Amino acid sequence: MRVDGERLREDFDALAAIGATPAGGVERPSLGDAHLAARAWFLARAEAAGLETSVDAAGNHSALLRRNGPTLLLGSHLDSVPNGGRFDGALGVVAALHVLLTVQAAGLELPLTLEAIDFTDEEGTLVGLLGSEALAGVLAAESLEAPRGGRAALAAGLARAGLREDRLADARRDPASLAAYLELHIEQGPVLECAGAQIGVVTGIVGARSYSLHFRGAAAHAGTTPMDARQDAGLAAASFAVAAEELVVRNFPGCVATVGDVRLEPGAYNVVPGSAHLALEFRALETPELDVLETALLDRARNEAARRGVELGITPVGRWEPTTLDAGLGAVIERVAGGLGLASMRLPSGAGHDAQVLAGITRAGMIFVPSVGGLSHAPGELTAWEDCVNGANVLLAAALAIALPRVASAA
Ligand code: HGY
Ligand code: MN
Ligand code: MN
Repeated sequence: MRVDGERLREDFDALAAIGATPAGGVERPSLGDAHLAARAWFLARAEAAGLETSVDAAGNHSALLRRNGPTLLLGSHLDSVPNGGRFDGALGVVAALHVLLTVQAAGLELPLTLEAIDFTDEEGTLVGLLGSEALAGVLAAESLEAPRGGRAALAAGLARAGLREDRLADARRDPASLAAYLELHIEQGPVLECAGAQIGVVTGIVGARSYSLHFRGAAAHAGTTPMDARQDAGLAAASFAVAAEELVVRNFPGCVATVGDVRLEPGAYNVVPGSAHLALEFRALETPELDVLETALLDRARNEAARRGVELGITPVGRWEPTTLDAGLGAVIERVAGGLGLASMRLPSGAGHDAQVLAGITRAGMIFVPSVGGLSHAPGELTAWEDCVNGANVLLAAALAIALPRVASAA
């Protein structure tokens, strides 16, 4: 049994047209108009095929092939980063839908429900892993009090989507109702391409922590204020960003730290910036290393602020734990990839995924396909279509392998 590669491509291209950017990517920030349009497309496509659909209290959108037995969740996300690529998340959702369509077309009666799910706000333009954390029953109140995208954006997004913040937790699933979670995703890095592997069997997912740093100095006249008499918040932020890179490269091989945004106020040519808001994110595969990295980075931020005579406010705005994925599912993915004649390799994920949340309540596995040049989170993100179809077929075969032991035991 194989997915229909042509129909998969038609659907993928239809989805990529929603929120498309001139450079060939997509702009579908979570719960924005383009994202809501993509979700509407997903439901309409599923319903046109006779599949059941549902939307839960956290806005997670699902297509279902309902049978007696636990639910095998197959998912990813339709939201994107700003000016993102058209494969990140979307490939996994469309492939999951086509697993259901292929099983439905074959008239295969499986002893479990297949559910293709699009999780809300995976990318964290609002909160981060919002939908999967609500479904897993681990969405913490503090995640909503100081979200990465700010309270106003979160409230506006929830309102646009018709969601209630005080009901998000109602999306919680009983872990006993789940058979497993599988996610197909582009690798978003260069490893598979460099190794010549067609399929990645994901062994683990990095942990990530995000902080909003607010450097508070003193606005002053850019012309009359001597260089040694300034409390320049902009320079404090800039010198911290450079220091953070040096610190990670020198002392934390394999880890990453990113300053993804710096906003200076008042933002004028002739005013020494009195205020600088800086978005800091850092990642590591192990919690102890994340802890040491966090201390080193925040201490360095404090030093840079003190050196320049400015104050520093530090606000945690996101925290996702490093996760090991289910080895048994990894073995299934490896086996079915081999059965399809595909070369696979095991690797960790430097990107975060909903799977790292689902792993807390059920067996979770991830399938990677190669990213051309390792590029992602940019309009030039690309995966060869043959690799996309390979990934969808591995997702289908792995789903059947998870279901079939049940068929054998139910016989
Ligand atoms: O940020 C990430 O790693 C993922 O793409 N959300
Ligand atoms: Mn993604
Ligand atoms: Mn992403």
